Amino acid sequence: MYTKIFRAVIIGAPGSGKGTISELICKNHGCVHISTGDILRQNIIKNTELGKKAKQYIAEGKLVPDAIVTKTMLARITEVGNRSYILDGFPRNIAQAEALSAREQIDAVITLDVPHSVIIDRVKNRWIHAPSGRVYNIGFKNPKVPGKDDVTGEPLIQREDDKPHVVAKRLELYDEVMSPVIAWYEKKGLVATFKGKKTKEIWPMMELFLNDRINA
Ligand code: G5P
Ligand code: MG
Repeated sequence: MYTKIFRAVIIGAPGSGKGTISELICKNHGCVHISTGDILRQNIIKNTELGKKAKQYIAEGKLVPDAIVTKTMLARITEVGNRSYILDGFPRNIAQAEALSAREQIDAVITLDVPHSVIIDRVKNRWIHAPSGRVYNIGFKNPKVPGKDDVTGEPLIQREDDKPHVVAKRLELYDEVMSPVIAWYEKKGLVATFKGKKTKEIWPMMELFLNDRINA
């Protein structure tokens, strides 16, 4: 468990394992995993005003407009209150990074560097339980019963934006919009990069980093 509050951002290409690693960090160290994508997908299922606005952008692999996302994420951070958290999927451009830094002091920015070829193979096998955000992967993290969520027994689905042509678009957009964001955080001396093809290769390095830097 963390001895002090820490606030981290995790950045990586679509399918690089941000959600998987954030869950591991929060399970092992106690923090709140705040995933923009999960929040948006939950709003789409509930057909809220936010969900209605976000749906088409997500299906096409485009960014949802800043005004909507920033407002939603800052509100969620306020709800989390005085607890450690990991922001997964936010900020996604400089405008969002600036809006976040005006409000919050971020302690670390974790970036995941996973080859695109590995990602393309992975997302084909991804199945999710959209209401909770639980993620499975055939051959890596199988559900106990094929096609069903382990906790609720409800059906798993494939993400609309995991279709190959949308994944290609998301990967392209990632390189274009996130390189300046990483550079922006690098100037602040916050970035720690983890490279690997598998989560189990990255995880031990991540643990060393968390223990050394954040618990220090
Ligand atoms: P999201 O939801 O933020 P992405 O594209 O950033 O989506 P994604 O796809 O959720 O990221 P991830 O979280 O990095 O990927 O990866 P993951 O789900 O943990 O792992 C991928 C798969 O690989 C899983 O099935 C996992 O089980 C498996 N896996 C993990 N490790 C291994 C391994 O070692 N081996 C194997 N074989 N498998 C493994 O954003 C979605 C959309 O929402 C909008 C945008 O439209 C975006 O495209 N959006 C925003 N718009 C504007 N501003 C923002 N800030 C926005 N945030 C989201
Ligand atoms: Mg994710």
